[in-house]
Amino acid sequence: MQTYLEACKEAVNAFLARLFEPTGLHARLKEAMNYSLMADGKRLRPALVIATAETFGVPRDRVLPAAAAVELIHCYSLIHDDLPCMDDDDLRRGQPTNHVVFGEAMALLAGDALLTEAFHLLARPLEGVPAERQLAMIRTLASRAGVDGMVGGQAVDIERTGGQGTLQDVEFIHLHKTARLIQACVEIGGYFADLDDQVRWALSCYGECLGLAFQMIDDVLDVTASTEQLGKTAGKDVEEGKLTYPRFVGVEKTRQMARDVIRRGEQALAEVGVRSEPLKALQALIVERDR
Ligand code: GRG
Repeated sequence: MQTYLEACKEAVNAFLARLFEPTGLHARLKEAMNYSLMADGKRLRPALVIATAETFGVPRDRVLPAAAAVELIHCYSLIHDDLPCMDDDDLRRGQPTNHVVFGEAMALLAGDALLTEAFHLLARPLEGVPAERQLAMIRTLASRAGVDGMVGGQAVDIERTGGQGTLQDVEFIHLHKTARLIQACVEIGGYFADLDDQVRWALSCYGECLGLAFQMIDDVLDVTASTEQLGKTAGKDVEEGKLTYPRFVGVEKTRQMARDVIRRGEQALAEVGVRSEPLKALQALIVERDR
């Protein structure tokens, strides 16, 4: 099970390592970008893009630019999320955060550059993908990462942190801050293939369910795992009064909810006859992960 993710991770890491050669007057900026990008991330998002495309017979090497683009967006969000004006974290991916090493201004720019370069990368010609489907990938990434997706979720998270909030707020935050980008991975992977609307809808629904389950398990790990295990400060969400599922329903119920939502996603795929061993392998890792 682990081997599929490991194989994707190796291919993605090799691709990412070639993207930003730290030369020229802006070598320090590229160093800051590479520092976070090449740190030990799980690479679950790019693996999901690859797994979805491979489900429909698309070879991995053709998918790598799109898979890497999503990882660039994810990495920018982590750098910005750790800044003193946001979560003010000093540990990420098992190492000091970007602003601790490069200073706040450079960390902000490294995030900005990763965000911009993600779209630069996704707009390059993609072998075997007609322009219309490539445009759909770009639109999907923009909307899932933007105001109506990840950034919008982060804004509500910040507004509600430390306050009362409701279970409805938790659902909104999780769906937007985390699930939308994971949903985009499955949707983008699907755009590598010529699929009908029903299959696209099922993929989208499956991706959303995976994303929700991912954040539910993240909430659980914040309570149950150690800082060493996570490579980031454990218990911080609770300490800061973040709105999380365990705060409202407890750890066990949150785990159960994650399993239920995954089952809902599986059902959506089954209804349109999509069976995928790679997606099944990644989905199991999302629910069973310990970091
Ligand atoms: C636009 C100013 C600005 C900031 C964006 C949206 C955002 C800030 C931050 C959201 C980042 C965040 C912490 C989302 C929660 C999702 C999550 C659990 C991220 C960690 O993902 P993993 O566990 O990390 O996949 P690795 O390091 O393994 O890639």
